[in-house]
Amino acid sequence: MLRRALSTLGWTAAGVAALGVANTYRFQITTHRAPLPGLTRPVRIAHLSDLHYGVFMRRRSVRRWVQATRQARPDVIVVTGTDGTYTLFVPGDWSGLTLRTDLSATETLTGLRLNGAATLAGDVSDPAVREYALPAPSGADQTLNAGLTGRATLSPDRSARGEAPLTVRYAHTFTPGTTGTVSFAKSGPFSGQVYLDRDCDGTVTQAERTPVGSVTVDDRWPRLPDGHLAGCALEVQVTVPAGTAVGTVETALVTASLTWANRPAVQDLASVTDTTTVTAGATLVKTVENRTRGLGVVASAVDALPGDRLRYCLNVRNPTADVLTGVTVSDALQGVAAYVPGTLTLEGVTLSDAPDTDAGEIVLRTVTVRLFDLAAGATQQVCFEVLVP
Ligand SMILES: [Ca+2]
Ligand SMILES: [Ca+2]
Repeated sequence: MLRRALSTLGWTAAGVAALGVANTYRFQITTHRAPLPGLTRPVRIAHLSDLHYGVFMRRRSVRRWVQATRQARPDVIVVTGTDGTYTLFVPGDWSGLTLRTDLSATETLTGLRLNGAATLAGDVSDPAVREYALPAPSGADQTLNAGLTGRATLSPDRSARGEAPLTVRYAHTFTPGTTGTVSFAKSGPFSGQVYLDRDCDGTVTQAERTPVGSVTVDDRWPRLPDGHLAGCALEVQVTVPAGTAVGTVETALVTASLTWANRPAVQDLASVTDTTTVTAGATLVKTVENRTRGLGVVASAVDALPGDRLRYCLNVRNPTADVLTGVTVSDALQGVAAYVPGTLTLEGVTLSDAPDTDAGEIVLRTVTVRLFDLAAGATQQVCFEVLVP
């Protein structure tokens, strides 16, 4: 009965009655009632917190705490503070007491130490260091220390679709949780590289684009203002080879396995899933119109005489059910036809001939235009004119 009641205390402040002192001048008592499963009689817990007891504390204040605690007639007294220390007073005739640590999903324990003898965690969620059977109280002090640390995290899951050959970069965030050595791996048939934002500025720059297998997380790892190890960008580059069948799907598990510093027996595994789907690509239909003697007749081929101006159009269509991104169209001018400067257009909007900030250019008689995202079923048109010599 009492074992279950106490096990719900955990390391956090919880109790039936709570006494709080915010500072020397403010002393507040609040009372809470909570049903605890397994109790066969009420248990009163006096919880004193943030006492800041020291040389500047007036004797009268201390007397008031003691009086209030006595008046509450507690079965158990808990004293907690802001330094992470908890003191638990239990009656000497109680036995079979268990302390349990209720941690959040982002926390874990490195171990427990009772009166100087340590029990280190065997794995990252070792139940042996989460629940501790206290020796029967006999009037002697027992000092129990718990080592608390964070969990390694990797997020979020990503997915992409595209035509082979394809190179996709999936952006993730990796947070070590604690110091140690972290190893990265990716499953699946497509080749993958992992890049780490080593200076943790949020971007994997070209200088950081050296594949990482494992990295040491030590005091040099960037930290947040509150002291926690910072989450840094982690990029997974997946390369789909040419010739990969349309419809191929790779569900790759990307793992970050952190081996704790000073405790190599413990590995904390974080993972994400990157899903890459190979789709069909865009289709291209080329048409031509003789602007000099056949205006309005658009066909796959036209008759032409020297001096005629021909308008070629590259009609790109997305036949798939997915948005196609990053589609580039290029076409080399045939024969001796001369490009007519200033006639390059994308969706009717003129592009400069030079390679600059707009979507297209003509270089060495090759027209290249980078299309906008192509919605499912959508078409985009690139046109230019040539002069028949
Ligand atoms: Ca960076
Ligand atoms: Ca241009």
